[in-house]
Amino acid sequence: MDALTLAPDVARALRDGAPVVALESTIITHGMPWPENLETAQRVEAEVRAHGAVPATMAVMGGRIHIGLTEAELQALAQAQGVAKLSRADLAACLATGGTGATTVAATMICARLAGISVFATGGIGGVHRGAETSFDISADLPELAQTAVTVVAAGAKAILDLPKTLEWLETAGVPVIAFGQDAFPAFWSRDSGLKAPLRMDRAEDIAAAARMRAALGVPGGQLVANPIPVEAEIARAEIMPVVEQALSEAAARGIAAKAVTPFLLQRIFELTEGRSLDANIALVLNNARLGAAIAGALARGV
Ligand code: PSU
Repeated sequence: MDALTLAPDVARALRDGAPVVALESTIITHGMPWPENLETAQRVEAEVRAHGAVPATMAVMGGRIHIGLTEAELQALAQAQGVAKLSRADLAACLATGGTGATTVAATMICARLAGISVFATGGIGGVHRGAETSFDISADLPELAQTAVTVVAAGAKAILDLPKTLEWLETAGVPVIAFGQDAFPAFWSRDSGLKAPLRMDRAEDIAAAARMRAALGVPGGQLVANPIPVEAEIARAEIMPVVEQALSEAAARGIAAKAVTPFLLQRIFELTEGRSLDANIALVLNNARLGAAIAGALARGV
């Protein structure tokens, strides 16, 4: 596809059928503060490499989709101000006008699919927001999972969301939600949301086989792998939820809406936990990078 610029190592890996893991850039521009955003992006890429796959961080720059960023591009993106947060709705418009933008889960899935990458690791997907029955605020990440054939590894959905409604939405849309190594659906900063995940798998090979089988059946869409945050990094639900409630009521009082909600909440929770939420976020992304590399490896080996 003409709008794609592939980094040389990503192009080589795809040509050779070697494992590649897609990574998003909204987590860099809107999800974490400077300089932890850059350090985390670099560490996540290194973690993917250490586990035998090639990382492909996605972003739109100069009107092109970059599949894999150079060190200089990553540095520039991490410090840039006013970068657009791109989802399915605005990806083409940003490309058409020569703009710069960071890709959300939804946009990263689209870009990964275009490049022929079938595994993507991130922190947490967007979902159904609290109060969605009146606000209608549902992340475009959910319908993307229902239609784009990419396996997304996340630490569940962010605990700022309405998790029961998020799971209901995914069930209706036919998205497999697979908890990795446990029965419970994880809640981003905590290992257990108090909800049971619809599916459980304990091996990367099984997740890869399920993706292949879904494609063979002709069922469109991806799968969500919900990988719990490592035990030593988790913030227990009882501890994080009052902080989440406070951030949510502040967002409501200030009239924060649409794309601004998630970045605002993440920033406030970071301040209210004095940085602990960020440490947890970094640990869970690294953990997801490792599992993403293992699934991509299994797919490449054909197991
Ligand atoms: N994971 C993180 N931090 C983030 C995100 C994921 O650890 O900031 C981003 C992803 O890009 C995801 C977005 O698509 O948050 C969800 O935004 P919204 O709720 O506005 O759809």
